[in-house]
Amino acid sequence: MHKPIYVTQPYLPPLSEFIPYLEQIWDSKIVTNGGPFHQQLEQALCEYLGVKHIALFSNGTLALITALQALRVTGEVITTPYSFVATAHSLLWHGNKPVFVDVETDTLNLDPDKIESAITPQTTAIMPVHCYGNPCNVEAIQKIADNYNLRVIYDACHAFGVQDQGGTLLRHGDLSCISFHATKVFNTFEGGAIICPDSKTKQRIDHLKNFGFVDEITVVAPGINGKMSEFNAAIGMLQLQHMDTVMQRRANVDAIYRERLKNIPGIRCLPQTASRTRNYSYFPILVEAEYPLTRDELYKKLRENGINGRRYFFPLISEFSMYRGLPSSAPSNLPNAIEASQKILCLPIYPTLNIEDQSRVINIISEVFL
Ligand code: T4K
Repeated sequence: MHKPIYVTQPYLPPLSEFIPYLEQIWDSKIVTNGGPFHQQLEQALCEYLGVKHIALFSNGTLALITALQALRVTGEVITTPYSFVATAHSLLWHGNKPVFVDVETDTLNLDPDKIESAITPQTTAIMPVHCYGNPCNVEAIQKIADNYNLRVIYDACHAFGVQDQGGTLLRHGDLSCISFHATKVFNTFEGGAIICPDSKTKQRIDHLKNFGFVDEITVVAPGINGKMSEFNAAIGMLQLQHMDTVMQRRANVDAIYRERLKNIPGIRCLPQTASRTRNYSYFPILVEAEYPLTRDELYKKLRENGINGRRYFFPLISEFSMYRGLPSSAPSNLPNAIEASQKILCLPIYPTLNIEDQSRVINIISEVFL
């Protein structure tokens, strides 16, 4: 009997390497509220990612909600239905109305050509997602935002380490939010961050993630507790030392899938993007009509063999009960997103996935033709 294979597994450095970090925390007794590891990780991430200012958070969802608060976003926000539910949930938590716009068929990201017709006098912002770490059409989105005076907050939760021709993908928009959850390329178990364009914005965000406190007796806004603990920041510092290995191993897994799946009729890999650096965070395939099984039949067959692929993102966010009634959730508005959500299957990809296990996944997909 084989061990189950999951869609992902967090990368964990050797435990012995983490002990000295824990000893430091035990010695200082500073376990949270912007302690030494928190400060070190902010600085180290600025260097690693090539950004000027970053504010750490306890998770990506609180980063998204706080980004909306920091920019005082009101009314309607244009976003994609093809994402993890936290994208739209952050809008509801902040009192905004999500307006869903369809995605492009090649990237499965928000289609800029369809944004303009969704803008109303109540629209104040756009929240696109760099889905699977594949860059959105950032230039086209910014042009629309500039024309209509809209804010852009990127849900960049999948986009750690991705670079386009001009540098980090995280520099685009007014703010970018990222997740360091266990399932992400760079993980601090739970964690997230907002990439800020200047020190003033970072300062405001730092206040907002600490209940709005500016000093011991001054509270400037109804902020939340979004702080990252020292434990999470310390594991982040250690993880950074391993990122080259993590990215290299992910790249190898991605290359093997692309090579060995390319001639299987009805299995389509999402095209590789023109990014200068990719992060190989997910390996989505689309199960087309030529394939002998439906997506769900293949999903089930893999599961029966202990392989737990995931249908990221099915159902669409617009299909959940709290969003279904919105006019923009009408299926006629979202044909590309609906088609993708019915065909998508994310295959296991993580740094420690060995070639034997990966071959099992590929063989199960290909053996239907034998
Ligand atoms: N925006 C986008 C676009 C996002 O994708 C996400 C999160 C967010 C915003 C919000 O960021 P955070 O607030 O989460 O920082 C997972 C993650 O929980 C979620 O972070 C992620 N997106 C989403 C795409 O995937 P589930 O419900 O699929 O996770 P789960 O627990 O089923 O984990 C998947 C597999 O990973 C498991 O089958 C086994 C493996 N696993 C998981 C965990 C948690 C482990 O091996 N160890 C672990 O500790 O949502």
